[in-house]
Amino acid sequence: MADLIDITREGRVALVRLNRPAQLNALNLALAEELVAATEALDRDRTIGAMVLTGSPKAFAAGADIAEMAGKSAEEMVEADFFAIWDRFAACRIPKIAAVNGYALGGGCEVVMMCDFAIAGEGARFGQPEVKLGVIAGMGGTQRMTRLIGRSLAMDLHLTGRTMRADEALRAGLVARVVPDEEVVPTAMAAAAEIASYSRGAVRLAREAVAKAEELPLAEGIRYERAVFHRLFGTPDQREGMAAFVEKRPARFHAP
Ligand code: CO8
Repeated sequence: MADLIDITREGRVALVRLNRPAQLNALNLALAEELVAATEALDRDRTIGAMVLTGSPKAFAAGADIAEMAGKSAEEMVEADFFAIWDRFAACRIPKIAAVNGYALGGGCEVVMMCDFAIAGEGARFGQPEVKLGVIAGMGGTQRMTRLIGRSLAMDLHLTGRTMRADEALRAGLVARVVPDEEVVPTAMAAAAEIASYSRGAVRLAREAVAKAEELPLAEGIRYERAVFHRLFGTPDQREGMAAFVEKRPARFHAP
């Protein structure tokens, strides 16, 4: 069977492409297992500093694989803890940029929200249409979307199942940037290369600190940030980054 994902490397960046185009990259268990194993390997690889996750021109991913789930019982879903594997993808500390063309629906939209940020093409479409199938989002969509774009719009999307265009997704804060469709992957790769050129430690701690804002009360989050900020002083990368600024030269961060 053909690989369900395809990985290429450009310098310190990995481009991971979902590769079930005929099924609009529907996320079946085999694909999830491949993607999670690959992402965990990239996470451990010190020669890689960031990854871009993308799909095909027509679909980033049109959701969890409906055919695979259709006949299952509640007992089977509970026993398999269906979709729990995706927690491992979200937990990987490597910076993850979603590069979205076409449909990002259901589980596809949820995977976008598991990434650190998203760059979408003008023709991208987002939505949580599970209600139309008689179920609800099952990969974190009700929780992550509500935190990202607020209760009102999240309710609208989850209860009506409608799709949202890229410009609306940008206004709502679901995606960070919208660019012409053909520029999605190059723009995401350039952003990932920039991230990968910085101090690995600073990047990882920055994304961890931003993510804490979803969990911690403000005062505690600010104390967390300050403690991390203090801890970075005296590291070789802090010394180099600040010395380079003072000496008006590009920084050369600690080799991986
Ligand atoms: N699962 C399986 N196959 C899919 C999926 C999917 N999510 N989406 C598309 N496909 C397949 C189609 O069946 C079709 O296959 P075939 O050629 O063999 O018939 C092929 O991809 C192409 O699709 P279409 O012919 O439908 O393409 P269109 O351009 O006409 O339509 C759409 C594109 C609008 C994206 C349409 O495919 C669609 O509506 N797809 C389903 C979208 C959806 O409902 N996604 C949510 C899925 S459920 C989910 O993600 C989370 C479930 C949470 C459950 C919680 C349990 C614990």
